Amino acid sequence: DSQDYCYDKTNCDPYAWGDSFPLCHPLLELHHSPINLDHHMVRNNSLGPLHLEGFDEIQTGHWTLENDGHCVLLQVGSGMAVSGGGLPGVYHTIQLHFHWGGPATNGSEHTVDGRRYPMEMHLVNMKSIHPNVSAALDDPTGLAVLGFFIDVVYADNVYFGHISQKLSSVAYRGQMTKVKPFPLLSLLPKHNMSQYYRYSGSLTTPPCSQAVVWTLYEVPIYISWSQLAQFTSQIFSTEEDAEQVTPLQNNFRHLHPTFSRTVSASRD
Ligand code: 1SD
Ligand code: ZN
Repeated sequence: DSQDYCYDKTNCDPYAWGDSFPLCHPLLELHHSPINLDHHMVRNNSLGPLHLEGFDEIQTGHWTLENDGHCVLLQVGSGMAVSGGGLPGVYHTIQLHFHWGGPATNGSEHTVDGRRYPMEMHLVNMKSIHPNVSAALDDPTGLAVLGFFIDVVYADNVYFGHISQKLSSVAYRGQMTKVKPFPLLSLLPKHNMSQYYRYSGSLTTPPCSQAVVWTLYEVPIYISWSQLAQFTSQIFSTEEDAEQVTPLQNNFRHLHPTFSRTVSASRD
């Protein structure tokens, strides 16, 4: 249908999103995401580490892993929030999700000095004064998305396994499965969480609303080749794609110019 979108199909890719979603049109909207980040940029000493509340606890209830046809999302309940680090308010954590490439091609959305990482994880947080995400999308700082690059090594990442082991249960759009809560901190880089990039941008998916304070951490999360392969081979957009063994790959949006925006780096 016309309100759907895709990534790398013939005649259907992010360059065409603007036909159905006006805000995605590059000429109507000058604050798009993702962008390339430059690691030589000037550091801003007022940007200290973010405060991650509830990330070291095991939340009650259960979380839900879901395939929405465009990516895999983990909905994480209501016990966590992020603040500080120059964010204009307290933001409640809603979900995290992933962008990836193919078996031999990288698929992060942001790049650093022109380098694309294998994957990117987005932790989506909504400013607590808003009743729902659609209200937050009308506020230029309504969402705070924390982005983490994912790089590949030989060893499995045990915590990441909580998600990657469940991917076969959410093979195509609309499928969901329960995940037992675990401390989200265990997924994040173990050190240098004070080093990040900051800029104002948009959702990287339709409707491409310019409502996001982006924080991109410099230190990546490490997973194994086989964990990466689970994303590039086990997730399908539709049930039909699953039958034809055409996995969902390259679910990242193309890069955009920064134009007049300031991109900052936190203090070291
Ligand atoms: O792709 C996500 C989309 O699924 C949704 O979570 C939205 C915010 O609610 O954010 C985009 S993204 O900009 O974080 N990629
Ligand atoms: Zn995303």
